[in-house]
Amino acid sequence: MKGGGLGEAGPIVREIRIESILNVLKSAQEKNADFVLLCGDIFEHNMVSQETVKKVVAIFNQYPRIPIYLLPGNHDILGSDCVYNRAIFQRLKHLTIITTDDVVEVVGATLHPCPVLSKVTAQDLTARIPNVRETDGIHIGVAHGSLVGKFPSSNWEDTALPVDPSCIERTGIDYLALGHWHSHRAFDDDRGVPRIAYSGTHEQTKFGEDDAGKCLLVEIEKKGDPPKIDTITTGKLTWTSDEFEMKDSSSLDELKRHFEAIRDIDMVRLELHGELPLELKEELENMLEFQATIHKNLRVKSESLNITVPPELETPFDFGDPILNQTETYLKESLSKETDPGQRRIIVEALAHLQRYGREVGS
Ligand SMILES: [Mn+2]
Repeated sequence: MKGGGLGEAGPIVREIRIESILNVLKSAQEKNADFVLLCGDIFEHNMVSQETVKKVVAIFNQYPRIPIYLLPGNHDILGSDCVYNRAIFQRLKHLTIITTDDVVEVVGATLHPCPVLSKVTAQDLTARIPNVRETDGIHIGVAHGSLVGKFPSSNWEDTALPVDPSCIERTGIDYLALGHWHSHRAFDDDRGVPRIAYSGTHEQTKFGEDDAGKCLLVEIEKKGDPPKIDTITTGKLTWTSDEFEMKDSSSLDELKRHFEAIRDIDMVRLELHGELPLELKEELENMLEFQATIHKNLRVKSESLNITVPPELETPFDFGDPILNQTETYLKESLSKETDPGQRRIIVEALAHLQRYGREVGS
């Protein structure tokens, strides 16, 4: 994973995301799964380093008795530079990279793969799955794309890789395993039987994702039976993303209580709003500095937090040094004229430093 946008958390998530693959295979072994199905975007891009590839292969190698079937997605897309073309993958006896829509016979079932061959396919990816109603055995569709009309949020539409949910009714397959969405989602067929599911990512990849960090244990007794879908937690990292409104000095106590409540969360994003008097800014910063040592990652957005200069600070303070006194007067004058919030923050910052260190010089 590139982890773009994660900032300092990038390396943490990258490493743990590889480690937790182990949890998927471990669960498969514990639950006696016949095989493991990976539905694409196992790597975020095809140019991943060989070091990363070796780490993943090393994990696959820890469970050599579990057959793994891997359908590449739109990030690790099939083609001449596909990561799975590398020799190391060809040597993994228990790994099958699915490159065509030819059926794959697995223990107890037949797979109908729907490979992604273009990142902008407008045609239903499952279109080539045949009608299997009269064909014996359990049939499983494997695809990577967006289930049309079932988008996780109304303002998000990804029609680049459409998957038609009616493919269950059209083909009579028992189950359609999907990749692409990061959250776990399951969908019913026309008769209210859950036959389509996204496992979601095995490890959450960014702030704000819901129901991620899972794999699915899917059990199908025999053709036509309703699949039993159990979610298994495989992700190691816990995440929270919160907004916090600052009002006055009591807000700092509230914030402290908030931090106590989320003490065990690894990845914390906090957006600060409202107003905070200048004289409490240092206390806030100390609190945040300390909290950063508790969590694996603490990301604070404070662009919307307005630091106010209370009246008692408007009166000139005698630092016992004419240059410091002049600097303070100059900064306060600048602040009274400045309207740009970004510039105001810089001046307030300078004032805070001056008050803090200037007093130390004077005393
Ligand atoms: Mn994808």
